[in-house]
Amino acid sequence: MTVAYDPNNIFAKILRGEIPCEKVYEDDAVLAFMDVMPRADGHVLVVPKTTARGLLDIAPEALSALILRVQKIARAVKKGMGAQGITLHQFNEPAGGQSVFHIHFHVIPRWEGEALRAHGGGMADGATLKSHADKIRAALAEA
Ligand code: DGP
Repeated sequence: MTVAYDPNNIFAKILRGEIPCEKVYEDDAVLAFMDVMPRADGHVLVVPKTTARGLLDIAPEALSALILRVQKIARAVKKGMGAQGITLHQFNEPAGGQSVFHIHFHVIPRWEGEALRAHGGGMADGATLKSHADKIRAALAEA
């Protein structure tokens, strides 16, 4: 059964400016901002402006635009955070681990020997998120 897109999901509200976020990048296709429950320092979400629930219903052109932005953000996250690697997560439907039903990619910087924190775990404070966002924004400005 196909579940309809719900325009009242939290990322739709962030895209409409109804809820604040710590933005690192925006263009015509995506908004990228800090995850409030980071699995590692510098964890960014890349959210397309198209209305799709997940990988299974997004239009191919919107997906193409999205993945190009994911690459751009991943490069900036790695550089800005001084990371050794990047892990991408993209969850679909509750059984697939998804909790916000507007398609998004998680861009998570990684360091050797450092395990990820829990998915949907503790909230980070605003000052910490801003300090990480500043590093990523600086890397994007240099790109
Ligand atoms: P998932 O749908 O399972 O890919 O997880 C959604 C992620 O979104 C999760 O890592 C926590 C994060 N998140 C949830 N609500 C908010 C919010 O209001 N603002 C921000 N910046 N992140 C959120």
